Amino acid sequence: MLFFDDSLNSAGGKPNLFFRGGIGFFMAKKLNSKKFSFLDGEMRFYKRGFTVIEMLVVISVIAILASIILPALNSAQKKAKITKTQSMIDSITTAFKQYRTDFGAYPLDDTIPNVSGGSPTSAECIYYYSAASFVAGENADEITAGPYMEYRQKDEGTSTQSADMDGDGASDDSIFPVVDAWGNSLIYIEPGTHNTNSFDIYSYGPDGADDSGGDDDIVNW
Ligand SMILES: [Ca+2]
Ligand SMILES: [Ca+2]
Repeated sequence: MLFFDDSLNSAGGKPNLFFRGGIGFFMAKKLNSKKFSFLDGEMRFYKRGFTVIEMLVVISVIAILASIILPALNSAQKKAKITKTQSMIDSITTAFKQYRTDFGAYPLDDTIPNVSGGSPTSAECIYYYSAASFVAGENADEITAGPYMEYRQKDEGTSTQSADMDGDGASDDSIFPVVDAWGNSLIYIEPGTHNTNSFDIYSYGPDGADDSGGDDDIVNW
């Protein structure tokens, strides 16, 4: 850039830095003199990529951002799981109230008709009484009722027993324990110790530990 004066520039007498810099660099390459080796070296420096310092700065910035975002993300996921589980408990509560309207009593918490595989858990009773089809009454008074709920696969634990879920008279359908958003079985107690006129349903909550409905447990009372 030292080789040209402002008369080369067409923009109102002000130095055209791009033009002057480009020519300067070209001349520096051409002459390869000590005077321009700095400019030459600087251009190669940019071609080479990032320095260690620059990489460290970028990594530090990413680490700081991650330390801010990740806990917020975990907290949001936890809240979403709590909301999902609370919503499921509310839906089951509504379903069981409908069941009572149809059958005059709330579902049992430890008994399923013609179950095979062992004693049903309360989580399996939730599944059976909310997701099965029922036939009640006889002849002209016969009604079919249910299912009151539909479950997605991730709302179901591992099946170990079977009973008649589809109402075809054959005890050949899988019963699943209903699980919360963390994969733990819900607890159903009928009659409830909190809702003494109906039933209690609760989830172990985020800590996965049974706090009998206290601490972080998610409940219907
Ligand atoms: Ca069946
Ligand atoms: Ca808990």
